[in-house]
Amino acid sequence: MSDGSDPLPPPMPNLEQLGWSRRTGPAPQIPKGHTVSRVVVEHRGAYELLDDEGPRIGALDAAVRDAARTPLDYPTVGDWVIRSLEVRHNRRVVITDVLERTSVLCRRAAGPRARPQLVAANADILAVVTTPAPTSDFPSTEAAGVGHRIEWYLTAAFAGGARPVIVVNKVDTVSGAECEASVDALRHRLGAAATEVPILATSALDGRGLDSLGALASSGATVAFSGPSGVGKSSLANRLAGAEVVPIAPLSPDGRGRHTTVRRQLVPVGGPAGGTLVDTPGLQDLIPWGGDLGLPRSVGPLDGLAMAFGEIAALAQSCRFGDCAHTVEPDCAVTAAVSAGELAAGRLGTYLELVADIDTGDPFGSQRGSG
Ligand SMILES: Nc1nc2c(ncn2[C@@H]2O[C@H](COP(=O)(O)OP(=O)(O)OP(=O)(O)O)[C@@H](O)[C@H]2O)c(=O)[nH]1
Ligand SMILES: [Mg+2]
Ligand SMILES: [Zn+2]
Repeated sequence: MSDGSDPLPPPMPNLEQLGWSRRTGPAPQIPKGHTVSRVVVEHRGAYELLDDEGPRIGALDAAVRDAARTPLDYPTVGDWVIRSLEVRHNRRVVITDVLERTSVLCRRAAGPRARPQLVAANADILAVVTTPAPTSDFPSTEAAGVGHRIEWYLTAAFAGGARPVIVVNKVDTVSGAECEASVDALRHRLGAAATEVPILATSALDGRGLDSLGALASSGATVAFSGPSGVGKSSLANRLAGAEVVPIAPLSPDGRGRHTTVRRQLVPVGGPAGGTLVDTPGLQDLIPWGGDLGLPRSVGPLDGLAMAFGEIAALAQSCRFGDCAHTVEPDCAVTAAVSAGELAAGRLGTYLELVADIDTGDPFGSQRGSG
């Protein structure tokens, strides 16, 4: 396919450009003959790694594997790990440690059994990608709304210590007025969270808004993209990386793809400032994991909820019962605010739906350390 005029592939990023200096927490002990590396892709039983030495394939040390109790104990995309410099069996280096995470995006895996599924580790920002028009795969109950599950993503981001932003992509498909209406509708429905969550309007097609989105990934920051299939997550990642790093859906008549991305992947954006993106497969929904996330700071799903629904958390302070469910209880300040027209009934409805979705009974709680 190449006709010789293709731009050169971007040079391999170094550890700084991969975000190493942004990492907080205790400085790791790096044993002799080992180095720090970042997980780029997770395969069954193997990991694509990137560091100052270039790309490597790593396998998990048997001792780390044996000590793993939950899916959260395994390396995932975005993780910092310690690996052997030396190639051991099967032309693979050996991952001997997974460093403490600064953030973790974790959902409840689909299926009857409650299990956590990691989306990305050490993302500074979760970009929730959506489109201005309601689509069948991100259904909306509001005419100009964007998707009734955005609050789920915001809660998961806050709970895991990542800052959420909303990216309304494909704005080239609507008029300026429609785009503004979509953004306004979003702001309105997000209540108090609207002041905490920036909303960017972008087009991976004509490049609108890409500077602002790219700026989020500067200085070695990591921006993870999530959202439904076909909204343009991979297209945005490729545009920002300046190369076709991840496959995107071929243009279909309705301009939407279907589950083109099948794996999560860290994508370095290149340039002196560095920065990385995490492209992920489209999700039907993202139910925040209700159990322990293993983070050093004690944020969790309930803190995430309180941050995504700040005005409800504030009102709840005045409920008569400390464990008020804000449904039928007497002297509930939250339902009183709805009656008084100070809190949108839909906002409370969304909150209650999300609370019901988050199962805080952690099946692994007793197996994880207290830290
Ligand atoms: N008009 C327009 N089309 C876009 C834009 N961004 C992406 N597309 C198109 O939308 C389709 C889906 O894009 P992808 O980047 O594959 O979407 P995705 O979110 O990665 O989808 P999954 O990998 O299935 O989760 C492709 O045909 C893109 O060309 C945009 O800003 N404007
Ligand atoms: Mg994709
Ligand atoms: Zn109440």
